[in-house]
Formats: sequence, C-alpha cells, structure tokens
Amino acid sequence: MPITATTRVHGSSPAAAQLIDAVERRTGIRLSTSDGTSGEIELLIDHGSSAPEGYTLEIGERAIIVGADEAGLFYGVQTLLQLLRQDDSGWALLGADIADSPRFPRRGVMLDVARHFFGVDYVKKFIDSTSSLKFNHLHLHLSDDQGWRVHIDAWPLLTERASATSVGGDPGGFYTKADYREIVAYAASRHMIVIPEIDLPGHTHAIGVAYPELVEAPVLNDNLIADSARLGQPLPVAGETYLGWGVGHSSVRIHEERTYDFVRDVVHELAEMTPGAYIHIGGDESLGTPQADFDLFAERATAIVVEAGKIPMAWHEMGSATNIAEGTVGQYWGKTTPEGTHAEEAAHFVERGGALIMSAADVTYLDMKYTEDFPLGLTWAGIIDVRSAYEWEPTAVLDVPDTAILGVEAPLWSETTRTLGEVEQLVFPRAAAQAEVAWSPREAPERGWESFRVRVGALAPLWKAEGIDFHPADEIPWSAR
Ligand code: TNX
Repeated sequence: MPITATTRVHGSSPAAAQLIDAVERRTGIRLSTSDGTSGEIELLIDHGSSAPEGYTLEIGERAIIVGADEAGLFYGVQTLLQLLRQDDSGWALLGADIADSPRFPRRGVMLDVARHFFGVDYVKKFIDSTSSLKFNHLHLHLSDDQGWRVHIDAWPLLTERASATSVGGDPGGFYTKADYREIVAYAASRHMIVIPEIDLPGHTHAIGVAYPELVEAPVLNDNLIADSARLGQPLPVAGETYLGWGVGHSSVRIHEERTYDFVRDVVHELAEMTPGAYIHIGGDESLGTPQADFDLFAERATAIVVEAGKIPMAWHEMGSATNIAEGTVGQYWGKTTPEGTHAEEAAHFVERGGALIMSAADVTYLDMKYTEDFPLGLTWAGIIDVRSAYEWEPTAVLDVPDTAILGVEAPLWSETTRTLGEVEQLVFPRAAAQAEVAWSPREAPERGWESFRVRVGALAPLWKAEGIDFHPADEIPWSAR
C-alpha cells in the first residue's frame, strides 16, 4: 500500500499522533488526520479483541490496526513502522495480516544511570528506542558505589554530596523529583512502567559519602584489588567519592536502626512518585556483608517495600533469606547454566509466593562485548554476539514452574559507556533479540535465528531515521533501505 502526502490516518488515540510523527521522521511525508469516518490507515481499540497488549494489523488496500488496549494499538503502530519501505516508486507499506500478542507480561530493559549518569532527554530517547521494540518496563538503577541519582527530601545530602561524578571522574548528575516524574510520565506515554532501584545493602559507597554513619568501612576483596591494579583504578576510601568500578566492598550498617529509617524514607518517597507496582531494592554482590546480616537486611528491607504498598523486587541473592517478604519478585542474573547457589536462591522467591524475571547474564547482559575486540563493554559473563543473545529459552534455565517466570529483562550496566550513542551501540541490535525472546511464542514458525537475522537487518533504515547508533554486527544482513 503506497504512503503519500494524501494518506490519511483515522483514529483519536495518542498512537495516531505518534504514528504521524514517526512516518515523517522516516519519510519526510506528513500524513494528515482524517476528520471523516475513515482513513487509509485506521487505528481502533476493541477491548478484548486480542490478549492484553495485543493487536491485529492488516495491510492491503488500507491498513487497519485493532488494539486490545492503548498499549496494543501502540505496538501495532510499531509493527506497521517496521513494514515501511522505500523503492523507486516511493514509500509503501508491505502487505500483512497479523494477529499478535506477547508471550510474557514482563519485557524489560535496565539502564544503569549510577556508573554514568544520563539526563532526562537521554532517558527519553532510550524509552523511545526500546519501547519501539515493545519493551514495557524500564528499570532505572538509581544508586551505586559511584553515585546517588535521585533527590530524596528527607536525606538531601545524597544528591548534594554524592551525585557529582561518574566512573573515571566523568561528570555525574541526578534527577530532581520533577525530572523523575517527567521520566515516569514519558515512559507511560510509550507504555513503559518505571521500576526504580536503590541498590542495598551493598553498592552503597556513595551513601557513605553523604552520610558516613550509615555505611561500614570498605571491605576489600582479592578480585577488587587485582582488577583495580590491572585497570589502574583507585581503591575505595571511606567517605570519599569512588571513581573505579570494583564491586563488593560496601555495605550499609545492618544493626543500626538509623539504616532502616533511611531505607523507609527512601522507599516511601520513591513509592509516592512511582505509579508502577514495583520497587527494586538491589541485593547483588554484597560480598563484604556477613551472610546472616545480609539475610536479616533482605527480610527487613523487603518488608519495608510491602509496607509502602509496593511489590519488592531484588537481585536473586536475596533469595538466601528464609523470610524474605512474600511475593517478592527475584531477578535472576546468573548464567544460563546456573552456578553455585544461584538457582536455589532464585527458586526461593517462588517458594515465597513470588516470581522471577530472567536476566541471565551470559545472554541478556547488554554491557558484554559482542566480540573480543569490541571497544565498549565488559567480558566477565562472556562475549555475547547477536546469535547467542537470541538463542536461549527463559523457562529452561531454572527448575521452577514455567508460570513462575514473569518475563525477561536486559540490563545495560554503564561502566564503559559515557554517552547515549555508546549505550545504543551495546543495546542495538541485541535488545531486539531479547524483545523477541520475551514477546514471541517459542513455537512460532518465524522464531528462529535465520528468520530473525533477516528481520532485524530490515530495521536498519528505521533505526537510522530514528538516530539510533546501532552496532552493525556482521552476523546480520543489514538492509540499505
Ligand atoms: C554485575 S549484575 C553487577 C553490576 C555490574 C555488572 C557489570 C549485578 C546485579 N551486579 O554491579 O555493573 O555486573 O556487568
């Protein structure tokens, strides 16, 4: 079906305006809206016509998208935009007859704004690019050893004293409450729910820069010492800004009541400005915290989230705590072949009536290098080319019922990424692989590498039009137009 300046869009949903803007960015053609009863492109909502977030899309002489809800319509628009092509006779939509809805309700991406800070405009662009792949949750890693990135009224020194820098001494920053609300609202307009994370009880060196009484002295481990020497990075010093990226050296004071006043204030202030159901309280790599203390903290901190009316989320290590709050959702970041106690810890969330998000590090981690010589990224979880990112099955990693797996999240840790363009090179195209793992049924005929690589290659012109700095991995046959 040809797309020309006379093509009209009919439908009053916000998705109609988003479609018109996106077509203009891609083609330079500004479609008009139809004020009559129909248009060449028709956008409708018919509640219950598909599963939640689902849609149908027919492209013949006209294009008709029927969403089961606003999100479904938005996703139908994203698929339509993927079917836009230019040839010698101009712009056209490929023919289609699609009935589509997601396999998993949770399709997430994470952005680490603590190791390097990314301002509101960059986060919005990240939301644009990832929501176009039908991701519906944005997990913001808002605090770590290197910085605290969101203002908390009750503890103002966090952002006053512990937000100015990033890894390597790069500039830092933080979100005011108005900034944070702006991100949440923008994400909602793209059908993404924000999950704020405050990482506790480890990854808390920055808290000690602002409030020394809340944290223990750094506990150095052998890996940290060796890695810091190899990378020429400084070791953490109590009360001073930390500029390296070593992990496992910090802990809040588990046996001080003040610590729980702090956690309660932070969780309540976050809950108050977060419409989404979840608050993530971290829990990873608390290597310097004695196990019994860690478990006690996990139990108390998850209870505080429940008390604030939210569902706790935590990295899988917190599953070591016998009485972690019921219903806590664990985020598994072990490998696709679990090591050590990771699988057991993850399974405990399910025993406590919770569920799991799969972020298996050797396939979903967007901060791993594509190839040994890729200039950005780390290698500890493996070298992850696009095919490896694509070929895994989220229900096959752990010994829990399939129904306990809510979905997938792909994290981008930002130790090595200083700009949004660098983030995008690591995220695209591998986020598209996780998007498909999370969305498409495993038995779908097109759900295989040979099909995926061609379909993802066809997105190059769209990503270029959107200004996404994707990595042109040579496994993919990229289309010119
Ligand atoms: C492990 S994954 C971490 C992060 C690092 C990341 C780098 C996880 C829960 N913790 O602190 O940034 O590796 O890949």
